[in-house]
Amino acid sequence: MNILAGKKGLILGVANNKSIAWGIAQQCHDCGAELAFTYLGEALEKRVRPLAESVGSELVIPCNVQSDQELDEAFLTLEKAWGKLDFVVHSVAYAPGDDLKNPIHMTSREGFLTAMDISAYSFIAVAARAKRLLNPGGSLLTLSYLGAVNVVPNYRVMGVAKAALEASVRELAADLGPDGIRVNAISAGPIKTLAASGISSFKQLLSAFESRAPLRRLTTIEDVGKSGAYLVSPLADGVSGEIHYVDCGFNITAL
Ligand code: NAD
Ligand code: 0WE
Repeated sequence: MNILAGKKGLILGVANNKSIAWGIAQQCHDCGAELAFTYLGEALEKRVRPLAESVGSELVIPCNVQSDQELDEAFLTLEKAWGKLDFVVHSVAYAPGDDLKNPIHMTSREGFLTAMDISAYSFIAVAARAKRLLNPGGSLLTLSYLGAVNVVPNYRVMGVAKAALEASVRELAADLGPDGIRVNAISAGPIKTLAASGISSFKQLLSAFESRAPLRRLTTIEDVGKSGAYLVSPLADGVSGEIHYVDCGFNITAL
């Protein structure tokens, strides 16, 4: 399937080979896309560069999404190398540990702002810089979670940030649609990645998920990758502003 042949895409949010961003990158590569990657901090460069090279990519750029300057520089580097691009995958989220541990009414102002900055505002900041470089028919994709719309135990301030992210998808879709740019999100089922490690209740969440999901299995980064490749491809030319669940059907269930 060469649905992304000749397309160029930027992937933000690979930390290691378990990352959802890596699942999407692999499927996009298999569909013929040429890719560039950003990473957070030197420690992660060591992990991201070999992964990038394994899919034939030498464009590996540092980018902390909390910095306007680093965002500007990353897109400038990309413009110099490629000129135009066809899609951007935003797979970035963070809330300070303490604010995830505390009940939501104890969330600090700083923790709230950090969660919102990295997990929601950064998608808008990326869109602002990508707009100029995206070819007509280009698209943006971000990653959300069911905690945006339902209360998931312990998801807390991240639920608030994901709600803002999903609203941002709709606002950006309406805003950029007239320029021929599509904006979508995948709401993925729980997956054991770096961002999920250290969450005490995660094992229980996974086993509850597995027994209740209509497909009776966990979601994989391959599942998310395949749907991601479709959403950034011309097969989804008429799809924008969508929150697409890739969760083995979990979100349709109730007790
Ligand atoms: P991950 O840890 O592999 O990826 C998170 C990425 O965010 C990392 O690469 C990290 O470097 C990056 N990041 C954090 N702060 C950053 C900053 N300031 N600047 C730049 N990058 C920064 O974990 P993941 O599970 O693959 O998470 C990717 C996305 O998927 C997140 O948006 C997450 O909310 C979402 N998601 C995850 C799950 C899950 O269960 N794992 C489910 C649904 C949605
Ligand atoms: O979006 C996420 C995880 C986001 C995340 C995770 C951490 C852990 C370490 C953001 N910030 C931090 N900060 C840290 O210090 N997911 C969708 C995965 C996830 O996280 C949960 C989940 C699920 C699912 C937390 C509680 C309950 C369920």
